[in-house]
Amino acid sequence: GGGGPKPIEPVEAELIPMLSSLEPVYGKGSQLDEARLRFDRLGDRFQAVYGARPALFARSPLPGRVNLIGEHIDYEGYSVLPMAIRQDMIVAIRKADGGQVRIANVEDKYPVCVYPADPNKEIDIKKPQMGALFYVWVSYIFYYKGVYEYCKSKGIDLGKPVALDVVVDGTVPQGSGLSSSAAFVCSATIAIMGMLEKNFPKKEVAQFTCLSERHIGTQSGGMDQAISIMAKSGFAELIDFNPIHATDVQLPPGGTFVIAHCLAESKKAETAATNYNNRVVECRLAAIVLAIKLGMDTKKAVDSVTTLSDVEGLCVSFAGNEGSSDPTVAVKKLLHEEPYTAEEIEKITGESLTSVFQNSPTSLDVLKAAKHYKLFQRATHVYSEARRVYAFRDTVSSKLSEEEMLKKLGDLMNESHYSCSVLYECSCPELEELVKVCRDNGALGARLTGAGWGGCAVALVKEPTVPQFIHNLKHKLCFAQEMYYKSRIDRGVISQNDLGLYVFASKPSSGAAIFKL
Ligand code: NG1
Ligand code: MG
Repeated sequence: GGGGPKPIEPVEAELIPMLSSLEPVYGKGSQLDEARLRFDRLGDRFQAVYGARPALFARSPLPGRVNLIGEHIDYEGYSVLPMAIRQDMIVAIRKADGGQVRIANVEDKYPVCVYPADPNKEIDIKKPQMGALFYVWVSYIFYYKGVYEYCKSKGIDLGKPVALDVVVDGTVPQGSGLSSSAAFVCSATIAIMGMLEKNFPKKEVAQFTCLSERHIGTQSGGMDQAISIMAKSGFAELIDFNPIHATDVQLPPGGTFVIAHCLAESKKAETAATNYNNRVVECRLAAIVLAIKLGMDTKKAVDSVTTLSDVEGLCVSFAGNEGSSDPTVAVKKLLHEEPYTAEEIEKITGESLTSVFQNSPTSLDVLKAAKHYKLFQRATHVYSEARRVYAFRDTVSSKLSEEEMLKKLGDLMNESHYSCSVLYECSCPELEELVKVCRDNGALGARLTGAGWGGCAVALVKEPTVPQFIHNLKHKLCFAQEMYYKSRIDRGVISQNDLGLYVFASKPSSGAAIFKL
């Protein structure tokens, strides 16, 4: 080839970084000092438990749930806009002898958990210990799906189960609801990859970590895994799916995102027929019904339409959409607000719902539990939220003054929250209260983030007011309301000392990495 500059490789073509120093991830200064202490402590604990040093360390951002905008649309094929935060999970690992996987926590108050390396042996995972949860991920990722199957598809035979020694360190307390499943999945995956000396492009890892999570029973859309793997320090990422692609989004320096946990744990994955999977089913039904109303053959609709993004084009070209590029116009004309019964939908599809979802056991569980289906509301949320993601991205790169820009971003976040709360019904009383407290304390916008039904809120706050904002949230009486956190400390929900883990500001940080130190 001739001269000229080399094309810059897109983020997702890069491999997972294998680093020999902490600096590329933790920068310099106090953050690096803190990280050094944590890694040293993890290594020492490893030595104390297993009598040897770990072969390597793996880290991934925790939680994966700081989505700035674009909620419950990744599984519908739409782009989302998350950022990674500083808090992370680090894992120390080595191949061991014998037939066991041993998992310890950096805190010695947690027992060392021992499991058979052969994942087909029964284990007791009823006790919600970090070790047990981690073992489940490790076994799925390594032995069943994920890395193992992925390697197989590439003609790499990993042989029989290997014994592993693992120590885990997350910076959030257990059971806080902050430890996103994606952090477990991603750190286990890359730890195993590092140990096997296998590396793959980021977008491939993002893809198969998402599949690993689906094998556990959530019809996960892939956002958390993608941002965990592909995040870049200083940027939020616009993540597109099918195929996965990440575009850096520079946020205005005058704004900071504050993350606050509502202290109600997300009920996303409580039973097989979760709220989450219920919404995935409702969206699919909305898409099929829309397709049929827009003239698609019923059989073809059932067989080929899986997401609302599949039928957006049909909605927009529909005469009743009045030339608008906004598909919600068609939704308003074609779907009714009254919840649909199974019988009504079956009349439209000409097929029983159990046959529509025959290939998805998790969806069949949803059908058993569902009373009705809110097709209009779910479709309106998804299409409008998808547009807000682009509006957010466009605002950030617009010529608006920073003041105007921040205001617009805040408005979009508030609109997103309203839609999540009213149309998608994925909020909860605690999140409603917390979002209000954030706004009352001067946030430019605040919304639930992640699946909802508990978990975190994210608020956009003007940079200079962040310390005061956080202080107010933690300690100030907010109008007539009880102090959000104080009342919960008094009731023993959390301890005063841990407050900083539940309310904090974060600038966008970097993604998953393997360290051989
Ligand atoms: P959280 O709450 O971070 O687990 C879940 C899904 C995402 C996305 C959001 C809603 C998993 C692992 N993550 O996020 O893919 O659909 O809900 O926007 O299932
Ligand atoms: Mg999760």
